[in-house]
Amino acid sequence: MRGKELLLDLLKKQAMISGQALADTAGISRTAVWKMINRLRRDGYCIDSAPGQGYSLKSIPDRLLPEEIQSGLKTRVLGRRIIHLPELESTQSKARELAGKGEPEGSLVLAERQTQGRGRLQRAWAGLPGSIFLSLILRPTTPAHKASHFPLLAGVALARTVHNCLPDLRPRLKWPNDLQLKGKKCAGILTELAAEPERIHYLLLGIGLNVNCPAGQLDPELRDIATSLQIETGGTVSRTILVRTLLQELEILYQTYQSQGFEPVKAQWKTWSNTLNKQVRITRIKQDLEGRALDIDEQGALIIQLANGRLRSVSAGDVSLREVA
Ligand code: BT5
Repeated sequence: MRGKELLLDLLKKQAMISGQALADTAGISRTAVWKMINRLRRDGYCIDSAPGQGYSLKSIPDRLLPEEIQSGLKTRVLGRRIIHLPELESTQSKARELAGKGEPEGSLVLAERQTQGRGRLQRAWAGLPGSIFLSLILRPTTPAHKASHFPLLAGVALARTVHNCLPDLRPRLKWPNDLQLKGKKCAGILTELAAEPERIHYLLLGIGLNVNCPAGQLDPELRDIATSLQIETGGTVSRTILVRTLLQELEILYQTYQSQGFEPVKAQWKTWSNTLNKQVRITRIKQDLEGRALDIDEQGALIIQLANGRLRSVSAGDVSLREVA
């Protein structure tokens, strides 16, 4: 542990701790302790000091600080490096720039605000206040045509994260890349990659999750289709815990995927899905399709049965999906 993390750790464990005890345990001078305390205060930590007694941590800032996410993070690779910025146009663009320069697998780009977030097919992702905007750099050893597995893998990890952190909510996955609560979208997933047919150079897993956005702050065009964790729970949710849990869930699934392939991921996806066994309309660039969603194939494509009984599998790339009554 580095000095700053060690100090924070000590402050969190004791209601009050003296400057001397901090210095002794961290193996640094009293002056260095004092400087670090001031740096933590500038980062937004509220630390009281009582003359002759020591320091007491009162509150941690509501920001996605790397040291907070990494404190107690049980992953080996994912989130071991975190690039956290106050504002970005898109975490995907920043992650692409870093990945192109050799940023290792597992590095995470996080922004407090995102001004030009992207969805699929040139659509926009609204940067709602109090949300999570992140892009994870992965370097899977699978061929490029298997990249279509990743939105589903990320969806399962997201659903598990929301369920673990907020057991009263019932998150559901709408194929291919939406997380919904009571039929409204609270998170979206965007995967982009740099690849040759046989090899993925890097895959960027972009996730936007609406967390502490009150109903009144939803963009008017999103009011009927979007929601946030706060709207559904009525309370504030720790974004730090959500990101930490998400990294853990993602790593477990990613390891399963690497050792056992897509089948176990697909099986889990089906348990969270609200798409299967429903009548759906698929809007495609060429021609719309309507039918009953039956299953997911080994590529992650949706298998639908058309009115004439024939089966079609539709890949995520060029569609959006609507449930029909
Ligand atoms: C997605 O696209 O759902 C993928 C969104 C990925 C966003 C993340 S944020 C971090 C990273 N950096 C980026 O630049 N992007 C990623 P798609 O399936 O195309 O859905 C887009 C549609 O969702 C829009 O056309 C709106 O209808 C709706 N939408 C936009 N913003 C939303 C929001 N904040 N919450 C819920 N729905 C939203």
